[in-house]
Order: sequence, then C-alpha cells, then structure tokens
Amino acid sequence: MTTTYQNDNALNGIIGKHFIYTYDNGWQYEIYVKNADTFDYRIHSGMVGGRWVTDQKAFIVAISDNVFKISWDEPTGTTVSLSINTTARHLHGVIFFPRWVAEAPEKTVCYQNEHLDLMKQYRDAGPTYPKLVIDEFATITFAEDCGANRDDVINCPPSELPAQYASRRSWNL
Ligand code: FER
Repeated sequence: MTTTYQNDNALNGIIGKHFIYTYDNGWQYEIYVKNADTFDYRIHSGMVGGRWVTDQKAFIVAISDNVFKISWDEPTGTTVSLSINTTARHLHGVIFFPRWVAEAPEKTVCYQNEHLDLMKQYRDAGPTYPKLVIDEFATITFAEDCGANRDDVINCPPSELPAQYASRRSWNL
C-alpha cells in the first residue's frame, strides 16, 4: 500500500528536531533526529541515566500528520520503539531490555560509540531472557528545530552540561 506518508517530504516534521522529554516513571531523555535514518540521544535520568549515543541507525516513519515512529536495535540488544506526536507534545516509548541490562544497567552507562565491541560482547553473553519491558508515555518539555546532520547538538555526557540544561521549558518547532 502506498500512502501520502511514504514520500520524501513525510519526515520533514521530525528530521532536525531536538526534544527533551520525561517519561511518566520519571526517566528523562533527550533525542536529536539527524536525518531519515540516524539519531543521537542522551539519558539524563532513570535506570541507565548517563548513557549517551551518537549516530544510532533507526527506522523512522511518519504515521500521520505530526505523528512519527522511531524504532531501533541497540548494540546492547536493547530494542526501542518511540511514537512521537509533535503537536500533542508527548510520546509513547516501549523499551525491551535484555535481562543482563536489567541486572546490571551500569554496564551500559557510557558513551556507547567508544565501547561498541564491549556492548556486543555483553549482548552475546546475556542472559537475554526474561526481558524487562518498559511501556510508558512521556511529556515533551523542550523542542527546537536544529536542522539536519549536526554534530554539535548532542556531543557530551549529561554530566558536562550546564545546570538547568534539561529543565528548560520551551517549544520552537
Ligand atoms: C528512549 C528510550 C530508551 C530513548 C532511548 C532509549 C532516545 C535507549 C535505552 C537504552 O539503550 O538503554 O526514549 O530515546
């Protein structure tokens, strides 16, 4: 089936966007969508707070006007799918954590890009099951349009950010 949501313009509302959001369980995350299949993220608080990743590949699709889905498989074996509504200013995330991450989340807290082989070793060593599934809504508290393919939006760990960075509230899309 071909729909109007599968064309070159369909992702205009998500590419280049930068969001900070807090899940209803209190976990705070940040994402920057670099282009049609790449994004960066940083985790400010929660089970794996402090973790950050650049140039993660993902499937990014438009579901309807202002609604997007981003899905990916981490080198850790964690898989995630985010449904983002940019006008309602909220999203829904489902995170499927392998058992080894649930048992020792601190092992994944790093700049992942510098530890890809180690993360894959952990992934392959497991245990994988039973998975820990987190199914949560989040409120988007900060939004801006940075434009595509920037490397200066998410480029340091949360600990090196200015105070109040993540608690700023603004909306500029
Ligand atoms: C998110 C939920 C989970 C997210 C990233 C993750 C970018 C990744 C978690 C992990 O790899 O541990 O909303 O946003």
